[in-house]
Amino acid sequence: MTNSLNDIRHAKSMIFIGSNAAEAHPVSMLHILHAKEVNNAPLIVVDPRYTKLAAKATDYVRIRPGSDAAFIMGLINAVIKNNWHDREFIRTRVAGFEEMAEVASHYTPEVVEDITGIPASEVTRIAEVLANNRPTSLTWCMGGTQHHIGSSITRSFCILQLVLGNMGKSGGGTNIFRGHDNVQGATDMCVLSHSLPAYYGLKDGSWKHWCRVWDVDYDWMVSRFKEKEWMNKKGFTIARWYEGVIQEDKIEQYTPLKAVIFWGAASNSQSQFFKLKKALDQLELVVIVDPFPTNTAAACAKDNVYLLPSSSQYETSGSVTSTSRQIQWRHKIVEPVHGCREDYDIMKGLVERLGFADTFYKNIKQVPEDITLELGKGSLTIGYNGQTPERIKRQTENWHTFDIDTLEAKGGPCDGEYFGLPWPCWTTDHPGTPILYDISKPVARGGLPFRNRFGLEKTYDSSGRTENQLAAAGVYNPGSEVRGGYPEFKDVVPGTNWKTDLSQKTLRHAIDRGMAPFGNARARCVVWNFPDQVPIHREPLHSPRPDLIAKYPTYEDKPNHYRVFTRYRSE
Ligand SMILES: Nc1nc2c(c(=O)[nH]1)N[C@H]1C(S)=C(S)[C@@H](COP(=O)(O)OP(=O)(O)OC[C@H]3O[C@@H](n4cnc5c(=O)[nH]c(N)nc54)[C@H](O)[C@@H]3O)O[C@H]1N2
Ligand SMILES: Nc1nc2c(c(=O)[nH]1)N[C@H]1C(S)=C(S)[C@@H](COP(=O)(O)OP(=O)(O)OC[C@H]3O[C@@H](n4cnc5c(=O)[nH]c(N)nc54)[C@H](O)[C@@H]3O)O[C@H]1N2
Ligand SMILES: [Mo]
Repeated sequence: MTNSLNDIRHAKSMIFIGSNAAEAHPVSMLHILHAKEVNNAPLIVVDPRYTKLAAKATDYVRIRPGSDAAFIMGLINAVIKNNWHDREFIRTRVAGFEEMAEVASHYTPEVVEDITGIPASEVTRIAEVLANNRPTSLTWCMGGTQHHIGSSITRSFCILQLVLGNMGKSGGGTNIFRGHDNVQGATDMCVLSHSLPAYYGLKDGSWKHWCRVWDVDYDWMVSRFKEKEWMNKKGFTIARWYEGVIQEDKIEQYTPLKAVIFWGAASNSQSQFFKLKKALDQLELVVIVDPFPTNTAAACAKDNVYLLPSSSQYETSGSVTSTSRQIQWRHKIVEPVHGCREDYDIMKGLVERLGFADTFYKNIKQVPEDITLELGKGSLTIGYNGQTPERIKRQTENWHTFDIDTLEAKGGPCDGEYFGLPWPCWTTDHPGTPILYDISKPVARGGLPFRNRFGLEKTYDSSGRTENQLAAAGVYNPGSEVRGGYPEFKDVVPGTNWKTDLSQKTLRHAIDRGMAPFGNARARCVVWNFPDQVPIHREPLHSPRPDLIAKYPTYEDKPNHYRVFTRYRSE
């Protein structure tokens, strides 16, 4: 989320796409209904089903599943055609607008009606509601993401907000309500097969960074892999890990998987259960760490299956991250019951038996405080370093000093801090960043421009046009030494940049000059390293509209996609 649940209170309109917040995120309703009732903010709900949230909507838009990219590109087109776009915001802070607008022009209201089932007049009317009620808070959830073109769909949401000039503003933003408790924290720690913690990726430089943080020898780390190349390769996804065992599809793996640990993962949430069951039957060892005997446990009718009863969240403590990038301390309420053990404890037993406890616990003496400190020390990319256990605990003890509208503490021991020290919280004296990309505040007070990540200049293939990727002159946070765009900070400490300088001198140097460590750039509408550089509609794989499959074909099949052959066109 660029903003926070609380900040939705300031929205002048809201659009929810593939989100049923009334059932899945009930706490957010407090703020959503506040905006609706107090600001008179229209509440637009886009969903194939008439949900509990739709029941509260001022405008319910029924959409055909899987056609959101067409609808949103249609909204973008309607906004531009009617001159409702924020020209100044686009001129100064957005890249690739012209190239994107060209693609969007295909999605006329009539084309959108054909693809989505939404009447053409509704497309223009919804665009007008958004144009007349700024800023709009835009929220998407699983209805927007769980599609084969999910990344195009979610990018179209972001582009809509850029075109309307709703980014970096209170009451605006792209607000993706996260899933289970601490899903944001789990994502930030990259419990994923394609990245080291804090989105560093799997390149050699990333491994070297984390080896420095963990204080382990890089060559030793390399020696843990069969060959070095496997360190840099993505693993399986949780959706298709079983292929690594049953090997029915062409997979990229030097040996079948022999053992699997399910740690707080319940396989009733997986599809293709018959394949999963087949894989479980073939595995030599299955370990399940869970407070309950799960579906997976029930499916394992075999030897060498270990159920390790873990404690629940009430029987352990530590830092957790909410959907609004806020970190809180959770205190243990009771000791684990019925012979359960804390996850930390189970991990310790495992690490000791594997024989590398000395290395693993080099920086960790006090659990869980030292774990929070160690992960913060390395997670510079997202500014997880200012949230020390001491600061987080102090905030949790002083809830009552924070303002519900701004999240800022007024007086008391946390005076001036934002609740949860929302990341990035660059240093131990930074208050946290309640709204991303907000240039109305100094960086030291939680302001930020857009990040510079994709070079300084770009020539577009389609138009041959060359464009500066940095923000225009005049776009800067109050107190910035440079009064316009600037690149990311590096070589303040020679050979390092803001993401890898563990001394944090680079971060402090940038902030002292009133500037963002990651630079001041434009948000891009064209992503040249993606298969679809500008979002377009592609018909869902299982479609009831064969005529549209021909018009909006899917991708070619993809060999070795997260180690497995992935069918698109052939499916
Ligand atoms: N009570 C409860 N709350 C939960 C959870 C839970 O299990 N139970 N799980 C948590 C987790 S992990 C998550 S991820 C969140 C999920 O929260 P949500 O994503 O809000 O919930 P879902 O019901 O998965 O999906 C939202 C809506 O997407 C719609 N939808 C389906 N296909 C499309 C489409 O193509 N386009 C559009 N626009 N909409 C579509 C569905 O009809 C549905 O109403 O909930 C969290 N909260
Ligand atoms: N058909 C269908 N499939 C889906 C979805 C859908 O909407 N429809 N939604 C998808 C989404 S968005 C998600 S997030 C996934 C969710 O998939 P999972 O995360 O696998 O779902 P949960 O059932 O919440 O499983 C979590 C497990 O963690 C255990 N647990 C709880 N607390 C602790 C703890 O402190 N320690 C340990 N070790 N274990 C604990 C619980 O007992 C439970 O068994 O499902 C996905 N699959
Ligand atoms: Mo989820």
